[in-house]
Amino acid sequence: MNFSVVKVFALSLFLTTGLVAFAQNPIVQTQYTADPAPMVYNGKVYLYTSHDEDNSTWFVMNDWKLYTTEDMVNWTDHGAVASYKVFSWAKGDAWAIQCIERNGKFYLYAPVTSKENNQPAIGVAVSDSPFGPFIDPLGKPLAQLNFGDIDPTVFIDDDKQAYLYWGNPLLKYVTLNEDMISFNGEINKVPMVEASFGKREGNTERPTLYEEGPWLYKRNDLYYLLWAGGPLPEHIGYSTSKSPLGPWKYEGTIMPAEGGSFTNHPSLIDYKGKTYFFYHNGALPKGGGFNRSVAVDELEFNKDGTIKPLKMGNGIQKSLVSVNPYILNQAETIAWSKDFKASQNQEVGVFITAKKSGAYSQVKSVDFGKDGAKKFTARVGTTHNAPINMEIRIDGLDGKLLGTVKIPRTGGNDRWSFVNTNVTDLTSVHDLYFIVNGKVETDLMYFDYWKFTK
Ligand code: FUB
Repeated sequence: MNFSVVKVFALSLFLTTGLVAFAQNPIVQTQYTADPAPMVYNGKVYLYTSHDEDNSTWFVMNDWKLYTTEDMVNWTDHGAVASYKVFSWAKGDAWAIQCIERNGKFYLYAPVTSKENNQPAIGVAVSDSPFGPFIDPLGKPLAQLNFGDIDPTVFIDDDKQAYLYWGNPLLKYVTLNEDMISFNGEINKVPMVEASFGKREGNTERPTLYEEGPWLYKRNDLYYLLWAGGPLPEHIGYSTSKSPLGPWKYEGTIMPAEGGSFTNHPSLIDYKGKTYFFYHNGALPKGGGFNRSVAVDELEFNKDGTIKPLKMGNGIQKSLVSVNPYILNQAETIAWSKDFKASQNQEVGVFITAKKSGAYSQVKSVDFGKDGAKKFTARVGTTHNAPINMEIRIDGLDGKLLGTVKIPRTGGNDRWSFVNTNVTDLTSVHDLYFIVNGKVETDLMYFDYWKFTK
């Protein structure tokens, strides 16, 4: 069956209005995100995602977003770090990417649709920073233009040899050269055999369970290939090998099909002594197969190296490090939020907008220390004359009220003002809540950053 026919068929089964969101999952509530590609660099997790445009009824994806964390609970939105327009030869479709660091440069492998033949192709864009800007050093695709050339995953082995795998329904790979923008030899096809990827009944085009979304990972000299498996809706399966080039041994299912999206897309990292499994689902309000959201849960291994299967879970509850409230904190650093949307502009970069009265955001594990905070300051704005207030509370939406700030009318999100309020008796570690209220239908206020002073 043709790729697009499959997905349209699946849509009729899996277009949902979204599941009830789990406690800390999905990670991002201010945009629809998909195809998580985490990178651990310099003690931080950099999470690149694709970005489903709001109200999409197909894969409407124009740019790639970046979120970072050091505590696995509060994620900072850095906005769009690149778009398909980075590639002059691309006409659109910013699908699943992966970024990797080598010798201080960042290589972003991206599938986009080529202007030349209207088919997907893989490009590589390079930057001196994980935040971009990324540029296309080749001016043409890295890999052949062909049906199904999507979902690149890149991996650098301990001996510094880099590999790039990709593809749907075929799984292809190359060994990358040290420059990371060219490859050595031919494009290889992984044999699609039952022993490697399990057996799919009654589908000659796709005889195994492998569908798309490969992710390469290594642990204790064993290579793991995670992938999204069919038939649709997708589950996550995996295979292992003693070599990054295979042969691969089918090991079973990591995560069953669930979560209101007919696709799923796996990734796996080790960070601060634990292993984290990223995936996506349709769990946000108005979510579904084309309005997806990335999520993360901890993953564990059995003693023999096999993976303990898991279900879509509540996410990471306990912060690994606390937030310092005495430095400038971006409003778009969020553990959980409701009815806030993220945007970005020239004036302030990324900021969030309260879409409805009652919108709130939560920042977890904020450490006010022993001396205590005396004053709260925030940079905000609104277009409304009607009174709009933001409450600052701790430890719950109904928790202790630290203060309320009135949002001044600035006239737009290109114009900002400071508000502040004095606080008392605020010491030690608390979850912080910002709650916006006002008798206005939409876009109540803009919120750029906040800080406390001692
Ligand atoms: O996001 C578009 C496509 O959906 C990806 O390329 C696949 O892996 C699936 O997640």
